[in-house]
Amino acid sequence: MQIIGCRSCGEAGLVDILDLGDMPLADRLLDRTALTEPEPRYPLKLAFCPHCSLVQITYTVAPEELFCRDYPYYSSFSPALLAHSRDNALRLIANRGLTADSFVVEIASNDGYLLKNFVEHGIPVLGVDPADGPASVANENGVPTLNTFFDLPTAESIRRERGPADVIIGNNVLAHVADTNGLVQAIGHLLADDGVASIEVPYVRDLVDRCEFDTIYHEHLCYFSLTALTKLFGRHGLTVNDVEHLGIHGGSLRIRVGHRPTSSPAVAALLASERAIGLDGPAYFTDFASRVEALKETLLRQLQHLRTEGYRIAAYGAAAKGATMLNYLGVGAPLLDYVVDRNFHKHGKFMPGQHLPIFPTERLDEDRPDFVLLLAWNFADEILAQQSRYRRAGGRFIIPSPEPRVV
Ligand code: DWN
Repeated sequence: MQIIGCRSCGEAGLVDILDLGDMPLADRLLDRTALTEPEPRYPLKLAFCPHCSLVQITYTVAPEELFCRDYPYYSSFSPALLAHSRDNALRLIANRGLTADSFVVEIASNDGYLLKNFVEHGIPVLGVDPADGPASVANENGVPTLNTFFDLPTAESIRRERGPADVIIGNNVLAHVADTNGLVQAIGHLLADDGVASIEVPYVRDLVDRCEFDTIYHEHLCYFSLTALTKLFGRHGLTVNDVEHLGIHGGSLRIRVGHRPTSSPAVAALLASERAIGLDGPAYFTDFASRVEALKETLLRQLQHLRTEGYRIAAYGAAAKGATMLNYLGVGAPLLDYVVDRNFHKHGKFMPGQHLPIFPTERLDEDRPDFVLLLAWNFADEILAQQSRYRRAGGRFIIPSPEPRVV
């Protein structure tokens, strides 16, 4: 449903930034039988809160519709993400001196991709994830996981049964939860007094500076600056103790949050930098919509030109961002032939909206399309290396943003 006020501070007066129109659910891949059925579409509009600086979408799709049945996203299909997650886990184990007497909880723990690193070190863990498939994979792989949403009642129940958590990890979940304040309150309730919560979120500065409009979809309710994060956590007695700007997923912030009211120089520096560039005001976002429109026109023209020249074009990455890209550009068949992806849960299904079929990545070597539009551009290095044989045979990738380029 349409929100009335800001998801963080509740104030009215949100300033519209970008309207992507009515879009299908980005992760709701279709079975062949569903292709002839009506596909729900919902408004996808980005707005800025002038009171607390939070960037957010203005329509909320029910979480049960987004994350439970057939949710196709499994974190373990990206070696780069696995390496990134392992590094984070090992740093937390070392820095926090975690032992068999510690307790680590991950919110949106998916298929156990990250918690497994703590399990390997004999550290007690508990995952919490509402998506049936990934949660069952985690439990099968020895990562104890509650198949439910993380909210205050769940946090109270975990604390009653297991005690407070020394570490809470929440990567790419804070942006996904409709009750933003309830989630932060739940984190604060479960976190030990001397504990740390390690939270990764998409960084709104990278979204705007690099024109990453395809990372906007209904799962991503919020797009954070450190300014907005400090206000959100401060409202619940939590302090951003440290911050890192990471490259993962097109640009993210990793914050370490706790009950201790101390912050590193990195926090003060990034807050000052955001003030200096005006990320805490609506003016920063004024030209974003026109830049997105320009990118769309440039990319569309390039794809249409290649097709007119007789080239065959496929796409790589049945990603949620890929659905936004294809549906905002309005490109499917006959401009593009199909999408390939390593995640076998997606094979045999069809992309939302444009209904392009999804095949295993081996299809590129078998079929040899002339060009491949890289929808999972956030893993470009890994995917280009993996597709060296296709490229050696003359295949070329089109990387869509920040400026479309052929490699
Ligand atoms: O917040 C979210 C972000 C972090 O991840 C989730 N809501 C959903 C998901 O968004 P996404 O689907 O856009 O994420 P990815 O991880 O960028 O999608 C990559 C896609 O590409 C996946 O379907 C896996 C696939 N892939 C592949 O086929 N070969 C990925 C790699 C690295 C590969 O080598």
